[in-house]
Amino acid sequence: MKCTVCRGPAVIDLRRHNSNFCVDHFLRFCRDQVRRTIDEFEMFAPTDRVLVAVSGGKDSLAIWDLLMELGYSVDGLYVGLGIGEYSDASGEHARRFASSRGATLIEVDLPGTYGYDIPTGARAARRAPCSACGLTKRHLFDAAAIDGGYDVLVTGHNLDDEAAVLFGNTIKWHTEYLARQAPVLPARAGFPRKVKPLVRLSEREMAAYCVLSRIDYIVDECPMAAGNRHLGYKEVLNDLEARSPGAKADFYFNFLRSAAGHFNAEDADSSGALRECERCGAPSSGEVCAFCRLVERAGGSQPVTLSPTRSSSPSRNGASS
Ligand code: Q46
Ligand code: ZN
Ligand code: ZN
Repeated sequence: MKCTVCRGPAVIDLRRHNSNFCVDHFLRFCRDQVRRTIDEFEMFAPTDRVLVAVSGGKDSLAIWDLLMELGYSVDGLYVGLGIGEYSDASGEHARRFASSRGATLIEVDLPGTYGYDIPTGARAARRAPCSACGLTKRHLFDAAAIDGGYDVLVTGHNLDDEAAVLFGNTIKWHTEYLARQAPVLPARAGFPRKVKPLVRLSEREMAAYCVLSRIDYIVDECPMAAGNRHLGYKEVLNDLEARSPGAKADFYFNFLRSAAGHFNAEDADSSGALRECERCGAPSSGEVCAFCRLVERAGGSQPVTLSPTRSSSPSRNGASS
């Protein structure tokens, strides 16, 4: 197998691009795909301060690395969710990566700061773990980006993630979610701009990028992911991709090109009806936001803050802090 660009020995074949790449040209391909995505969707400017949410997994560490390679100013944000050994190990991977690159990692410790961890908090609040976790992460990511004065919040969602979410929303015709399934969500009052620069790259490509860039990521899946519906959607789409290379990218990008505009984002955007949560100051449709209600039901407590705005009580690690 030869590299399509230089005819040297190739290390990876990308069937949907009808290409094979050597190490150097594969790493360059990944950078080009990210650069193209940032430009095409006008995600952020070279001078913007960027915060990337990192889990210690391949996607978030890869996008952090890629953005630094492309010359952006990027800090990391890690939320310790208290999911046993998985969280201990994932935090270690995030910290090790940050110190190896001399980058700043902001850390929020959920049990230490808010008094609950995901497994016990979800049970106490009678929510599915991933539902409690998603709500918690969204709130803490938003708060850290706003409080830290970042221009944009980056997440490591890749093509497989986005195609699986789109598939799930399509078979259920969740039109309000389809309206918001874009690689860029603009900032709204109390919410940062959110972007997904990895949408042109697949899970397999991100694993290869980490191995070839010597990024030591956590390989284990979160133990709470078992039975997650999205894993089933990914399997279905992987079968389709094996029969028809490029099917996932066609499904997702043709949706953005030809269908997304038909779903009314106004319906999905209820920010007009939002006010400030009386406990934490975050945007909320009621007096108390969903996160503060979860904290209460999960048996934890909101940390007292002297600031009139909300606080994520971050601590900082990393060489540049
Ligand atoms: S970390 Fe949280 Fe995921 Fe674990 S509990 Fe579910 S949502 S599976 S990305
Ligand atoms: Zn090459
Ligand atoms: Zn609140």
